[in-house]
Amino acid sequence: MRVLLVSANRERIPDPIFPLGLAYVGAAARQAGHEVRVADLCFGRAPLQALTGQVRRFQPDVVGLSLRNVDNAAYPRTVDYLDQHRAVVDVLRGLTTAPVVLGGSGFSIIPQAYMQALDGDWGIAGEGEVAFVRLLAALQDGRKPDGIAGLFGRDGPASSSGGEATVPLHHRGWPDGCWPARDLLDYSRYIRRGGMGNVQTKRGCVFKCSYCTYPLLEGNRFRTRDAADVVDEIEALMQDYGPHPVFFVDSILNFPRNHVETICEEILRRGVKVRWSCYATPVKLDRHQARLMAAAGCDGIELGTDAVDDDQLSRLGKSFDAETAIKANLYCMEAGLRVCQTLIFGAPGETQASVRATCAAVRRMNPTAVVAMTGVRLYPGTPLTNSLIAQGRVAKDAIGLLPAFYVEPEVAGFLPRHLQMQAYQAGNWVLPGLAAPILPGSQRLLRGLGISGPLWRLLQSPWMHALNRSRFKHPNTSWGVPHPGRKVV
Ligand code: B12
Ligand code: SF4
Repeated sequence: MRVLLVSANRERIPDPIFPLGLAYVGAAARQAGHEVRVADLCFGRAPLQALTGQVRRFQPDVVGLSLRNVDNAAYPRTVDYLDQHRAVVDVLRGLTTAPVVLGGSGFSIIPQAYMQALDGDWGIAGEGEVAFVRLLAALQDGRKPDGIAGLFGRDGPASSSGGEATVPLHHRGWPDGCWPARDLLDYSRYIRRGGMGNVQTKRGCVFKCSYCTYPLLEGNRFRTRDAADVVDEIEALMQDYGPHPVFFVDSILNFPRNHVETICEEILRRGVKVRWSCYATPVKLDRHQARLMAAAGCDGIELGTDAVDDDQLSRLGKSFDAETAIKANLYCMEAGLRVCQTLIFGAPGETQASVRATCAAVRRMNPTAVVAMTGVRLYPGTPLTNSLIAQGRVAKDAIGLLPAFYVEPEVAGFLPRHLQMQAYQAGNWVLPGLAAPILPGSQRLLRGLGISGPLWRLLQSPWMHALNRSRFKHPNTSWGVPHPGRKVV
């Protein structure tokens, strides 16, 4: 069959991101014998016009629409992508009667609501490699698709699991023998414009952080890839596209310990030269691990610390205490890694004292950069959302298509001013909900100058501090005017 995969993501902040998930699905469909093309809407002035041309020329039998983001997850400067996604479906409907199959992480978070909002023919929540290929086979044979994990039809969940499935089903292991089909897209353009490529070494997360969707999206156990296979892919990437930095897109790279350490040892054993960055947890991050990662090419680590206050860490369901967070930061800095601390303020139970404790500790830890979110995004099915609904503090129907955030009332008035003051004083803080992380023009300029890797790394230099802090000189103390694209609950 002729299969057109459409990458709907047009977000370029903090960077344009290569659609790795779509490339995996494209590889699987191609391996199954289908003719696959991709319409990538990320670049260009008139992407919908380009899409029109591609649909007319290719005349697809099936269209797979990859929806990565629902919104930018930032409050109060929330950007909701639903209208953008609707416009893509409208164009497709005007041009072809081919069934439209929705998929991707954004879709998987709220599949039922997205099916209705976008009027999809089919939808696949969770991983697409196996399910999409099975759906294609059924459509090709004119059969009713049956027993496909995570499948949604117009009437709701179509898999035999049935029920009110917001949680996608996951494969038992890694989809072996399938590398992402990067050749279907212009990967080099993402390296140039986004400053890095991307690689996945495992799926899933065993931790139970209260607000987090990753265990829902990828499953709550780790499914690791063979280290040799990961390094083969990295070597092939460096050969095919020239040296470039990569981001490991795993929920957290450094756990389980032996997995990341085997990958680092394999990189070192083969002498592969690659700069990379990743998300990491402070859990079990010691001196040995930090040094090994640095030796293997890691030059930026995003630590999902969230808070440096024991009570708040425990309320967020984190599996470490403040002392562990402080030590992990120290070991990474000692090893020469650049560290970005990511924080969440305003989750249930937050007090002015816990906000102050976290801010003071992070200032002392002196990481390269800090990204602090104001308010916590409530996603369906997470432990936090479920408990707020059970306590009657949030209505079940408030959690749906529109982005919903929780800001603890006790700190709601205090947070914007306090965080902006921290950002002004420290110079290396980014507050995505309160000020744009970077202006598109500056981003293009920096990438045009050949600056690669995550841009937060630039915040290590004093002149960048000066530029960055000027944005918080006159703090905006209001939460902004609420608009229909987001909810505070
Ligand atoms: C790594 C990551 C990042 C990195 C990316 C670095 C890089 N160079 O790749 C960084 C830090 C830059 C980043 C930024 C952002 N991210 Co992010 N990110 C992730 C993360 C952890 C992994 C994404 C990934 O690559 N997965 C690996 C691929 C293989 O999986 P996949 O894309 O899900 O694809 C599979 C399925 O979805 C499915 N599938 C995909 N397409 C299709 C199509 C069809 C037809 C079918 C059937 C199936 C299918 O099959 C694929 C293979 O199994 C996810 C969370 C997660 N665990 O998924 C968040 C996530 C995607 N990010 C999210 C967000 C919000 C953002 C930002 C907007 C945050 C911000 N304000 O800056 C930006 C947007 C950037 C952009 N330009 O789009 C949200 C999106 C949900 C939402 N609220 O909208 C997620 C889900 C996290 C969350 N909060 O739950 N992100
Ligand atoms: S926040 Fe990180 S460690 Fe916690 S569940 Fe999510 S991915 Fe896992």
